[in-house]
Amino acid sequence: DGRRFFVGGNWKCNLNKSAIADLVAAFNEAPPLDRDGVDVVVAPPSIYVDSTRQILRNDFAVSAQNSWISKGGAFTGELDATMIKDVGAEWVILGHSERRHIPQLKETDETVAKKAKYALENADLSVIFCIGELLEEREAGQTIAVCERQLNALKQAISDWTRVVIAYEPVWAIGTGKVATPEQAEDVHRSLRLWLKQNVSESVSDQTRILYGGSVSPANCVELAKQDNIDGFLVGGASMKPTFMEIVDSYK
Ligand code: G2H
Repeated sequence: DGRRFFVGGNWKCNLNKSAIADLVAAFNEAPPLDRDGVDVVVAPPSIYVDSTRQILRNDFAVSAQNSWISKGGAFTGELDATMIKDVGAEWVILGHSERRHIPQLKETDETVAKKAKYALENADLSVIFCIGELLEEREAGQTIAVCERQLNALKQAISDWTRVVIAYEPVWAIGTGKVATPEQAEDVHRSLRLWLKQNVSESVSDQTRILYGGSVSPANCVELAKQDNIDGFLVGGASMKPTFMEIVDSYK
């Protein structure tokens, strides 16, 4: 059914039980979603995934923000993706730039791709696969090469793309208030779609949603949403306010 608009809310390492209860109450009051028009997914910190799923309206899906590369076992502190599915969440965000770049985390392309493979093939989760360049990479003209390298790792690991959503998040635009212009974002999204066509398949290129992320807000979402190759958003800061619903409606 084409590329239904998709809006993800990434709460990162924020909120607590009572703040989540307040936010969910505000979301629950909003009118029903047009399920043919938009998918909405929120990603609480992992310890709140289960409780958020229990109180949140059923036309919103829930996501985790990370999962382990494989089946559980002696991996202290990690989450087997099947555990995420077990509590009723349907998605996991993988390869967020914070996990790729924060010095204490430093996930590699291969690690992120392995996590995606396990979540898709063993846990039956859908994956929000994040990619994007650093400021110095953009300035060196490497934006597309970096994104393609990150996507290529995924291509090596999986064959079924139907439950993958790509989130293009230029690292220089994340949490900085420095949003990419609609033209800057559209340029990259168009190149990524072409890459999918040439390296995966025409149908994957036509059907895979490519989200933009990086300082998306109610003020800038409408112009971004108009771009042909922008199929939705991954939203951080602005997803933790009731006005997130304005971003959800930006496709209309
Ligand atoms: C990018 C985004 C959500 P923010 O990381 O993934 O966060 O909207 O706060 O820039």
